[in-house]
Amino acid sequence: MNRQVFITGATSGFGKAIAYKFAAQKDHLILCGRRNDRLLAIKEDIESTFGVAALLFNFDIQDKNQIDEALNTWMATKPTIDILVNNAGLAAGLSSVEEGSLDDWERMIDTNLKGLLYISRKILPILKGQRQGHVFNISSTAGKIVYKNGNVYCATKHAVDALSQAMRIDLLPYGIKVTCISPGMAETEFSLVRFDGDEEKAKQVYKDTAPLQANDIADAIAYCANLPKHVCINDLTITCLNQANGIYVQKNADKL
Ligand code: NDP
Ligand code: 8X3
Repeated sequence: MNRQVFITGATSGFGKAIAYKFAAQKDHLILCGRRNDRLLAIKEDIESTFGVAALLFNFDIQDKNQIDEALNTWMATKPTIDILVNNAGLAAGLSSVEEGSLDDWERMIDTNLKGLLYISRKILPILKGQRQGHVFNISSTAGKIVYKNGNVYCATKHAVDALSQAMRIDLLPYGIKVTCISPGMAETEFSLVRFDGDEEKAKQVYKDTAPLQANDIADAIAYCANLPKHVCINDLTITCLNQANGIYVQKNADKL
């Protein structure tokens, strides 16, 4: 469709699936992440498979100076951006407030909350100037209800929900759509990151369920992005059939 789609966290999981989904629709991509080898491999594959352009930006979203360094020269060329997907994020650890790791808390707050704000502050003026655009913020079922030991991760995702409401109000005069997507458990690298590379622990999260896959979220985002100009889906909570919300998961549902 020839739109310009800016995606944070495009090196794996949802972000990568969203990139492929838009590329398959002939949209052009601006892809961000820290793992440059992955970005380069995705660019090569997408450009040769779909014949669209993929521009890469390599930065740690926690660091506003790195963001400036990576984006400022390109921003000066006055690019257009039709869709911004604020997706980069993580959970680090799972423990009570009185025992939590300050480092984990800072990583989550700096990535999921401050990183999203840094990118939005940079990109939203472009959408505003165009008087059109669509922002997708990736929250979570963890942004709807708090679960045991999820404290700070849940707080950052509640904040993404609040910021989505705020953006919808602030951008209302400019014809910009804001959609907050709140997925439940999905099998990406998310749990591997949360449990610091412990594959066994990560696998247990999804064991005996049929979790969401990254493509399911990409499909939903493409659906929202392709609606008529006057229609905006504000919020979507999406879980697999084995999950009612951030707390209730039914294992072995097929054996009941
Ligand atoms: P993945 O771990 O597979 O992907 C996370 C992406 O975020 C990667 O591309 C990673 O890129 C990027 N990222 C993480 N930290 C940084 C950073 N400091 N700077 C720049 N980029 C960063 O997980 P998901 O795809 O599952 O997660 C995507 C989003 O979805 C997150 O916001 C997550 O909270 C949310 N979510 C996930 C759910 C799940 O169950 N999987 C459910 C609900 C919401 P790189 O490491 O290369 O920098
Ligand atoms: C990711 C889903 O349930 O691990 O946001 O918080 S959960």
